[in-house]
Amino acid sequence: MASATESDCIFCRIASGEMGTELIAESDQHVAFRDLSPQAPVHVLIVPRQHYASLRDVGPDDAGVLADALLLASRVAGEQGLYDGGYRVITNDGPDAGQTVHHLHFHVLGGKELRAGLG
Ligand code: DGP
Repeated sequence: MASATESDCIFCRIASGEMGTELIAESDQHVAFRDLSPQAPVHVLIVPRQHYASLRDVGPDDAGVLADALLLASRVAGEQGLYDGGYRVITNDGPDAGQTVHHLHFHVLGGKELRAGLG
């Protein structure tokens, strides 16, 4: 479900500035901040200001939010010096994917050779 914010959602609270988390980049629709448990030397989360539980909740009317997310992911990757070595952008949707925070987010990973493969 899409909604403006949810008071018990940690990423809504970070996006609103309530948690004091350092933002490393912003766009109209997203904030970017470092993952608490980094899986790579650079591990940044791209998080929409609006609450969507996961990718499946973004409908055609909101497709622009996905373009904005990927554009910010690319900008952050460049600003973090990842263009030479490359980087990965992923989102986890649902339990089999290992989603733990139920607010849509994209991981930007890089700074080392990432494991090959997708599963
Ligand atoms: P996922 O498995 O795709 O739902 O990843 C959620 C990520 O969010 C996980 O890598 C850890 C990160 N995370 C969870 N809570 C916080 C937090 O309060 N602050 C930050 N910076 N990252 C968090």
